[in-house]
Amino acid sequence: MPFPAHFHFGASTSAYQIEGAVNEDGRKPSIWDEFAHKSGRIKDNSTGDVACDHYHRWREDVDLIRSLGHNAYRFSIAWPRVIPNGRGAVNAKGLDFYDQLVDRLLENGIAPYATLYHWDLPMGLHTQGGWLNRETCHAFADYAAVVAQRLGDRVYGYATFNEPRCSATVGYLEGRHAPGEMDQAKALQVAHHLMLAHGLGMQALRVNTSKARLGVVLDVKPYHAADNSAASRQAAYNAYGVFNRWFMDPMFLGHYPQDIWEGYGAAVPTVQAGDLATICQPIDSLGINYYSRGHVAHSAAKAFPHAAEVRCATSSFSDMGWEIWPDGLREMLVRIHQDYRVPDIYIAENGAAMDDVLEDGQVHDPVRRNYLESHIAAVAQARDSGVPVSAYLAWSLLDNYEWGHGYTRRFGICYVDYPTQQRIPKDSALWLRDFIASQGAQPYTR
Ligand code: GBH
Repeated sequence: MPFPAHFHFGASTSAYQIEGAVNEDGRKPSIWDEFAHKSGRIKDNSTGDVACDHYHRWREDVDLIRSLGHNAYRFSIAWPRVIPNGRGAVNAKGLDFYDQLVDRLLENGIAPYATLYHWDLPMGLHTQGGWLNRETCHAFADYAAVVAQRLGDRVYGYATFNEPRCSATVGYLEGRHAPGEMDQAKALQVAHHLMLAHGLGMQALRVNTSKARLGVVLDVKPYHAADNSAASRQAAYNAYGVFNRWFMDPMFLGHYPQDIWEGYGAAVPTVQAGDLATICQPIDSLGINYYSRGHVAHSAAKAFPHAAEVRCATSSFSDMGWEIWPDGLREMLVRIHQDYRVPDIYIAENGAAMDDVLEDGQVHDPVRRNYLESHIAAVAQARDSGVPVSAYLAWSLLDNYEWGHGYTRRFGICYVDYPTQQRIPKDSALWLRDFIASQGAQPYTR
């Protein structure tokens, strides 16, 4: 058995993707409510207004988690529920929701992993410049303190941000996520502010907790050259730097990667004295989200890092078109451990979207089952080579609102029949349940 009994197995979700109830109990809009309703850029023109109705069904959802044998669950806290305008008045009902959720998880032997920001910036802050405005970093730290004062050490692990890279790059460069801008310089300034907010948030969490494990969740990706030319190898190296080192070097080494900084030319962010020291706070645990690898060739037509994706003919792909490449998870775990020596790493998200169909009350999803099995095996290999990995959390517990893809992509290990809101564990969830049991996993106790 490659995993010890205290290893955490479970699944992840995020607030806007599952909660619904967007106008209830004092919640105000976030940039995602605005984007989903007004941008015209969501595939099925859907919104998170109802999503999985988790805000009303959370008790049943905790029962579901328990029934699957999980001893951990990662969710995110909606800033627009807790501090509806982003700063100022705290909404007691917003805090109550997460307070009750955390208690019920603990009663059921499930370790709560809470992410403070999974892309839902309150509109009240966005209208004042949002992540382009440095003041937002301080508002985030105040929000982090409010949450930690209420939930404290009942939360097993706090993460400040989910994937700051995605918020900056997909939201401000590619324009596919809220707020839908397309500007490299803005994207890099936003990335800097997200990292600064992470540092300030870490300080706020540190003074308001004592046992909880603090950190951040980053999306990570290895890059391989699609051909052996020097130009393509250089493009893969730079693409790795843009995706991974741009965030991990400041956070864990205290400086931006100089080579990538030069590559960006005039688009680099304004950095004030002391920012990097603030960004580089000691963390207890790093969450990584792993889905795929990059397989790229040099392309002069593309902006820095001059890398164009090349589809590998012999590989298989999920419904998102993402290459299934389990060894990249082992590779990233080993490399992060070597490069940064963070004390602990956990898999905060890993999974695949598939074209699932409900047949006679069952969902047969062999590709997802194999995906989970092969990636868990990659985690076991990394542990064998000495990487301290403490948890594996699949994305996602439920089919849910897949951002720009709306409800057209299903990532859940449990199928959601949206008209009835019924949850049906897919074959992959049942396989994971049996695998967890086979490892002798123990319920979480504080
Ligand atoms: C996560 O983002 C989010 O945290 C979560 O909310 C979301 O639902 C989930 O993923 C599924 O999308 O170019 O083929 O190598 C993941 C963002 C996904 C960005 C993988 C990079 C690389 C795909 N990452 N993607 S590929």
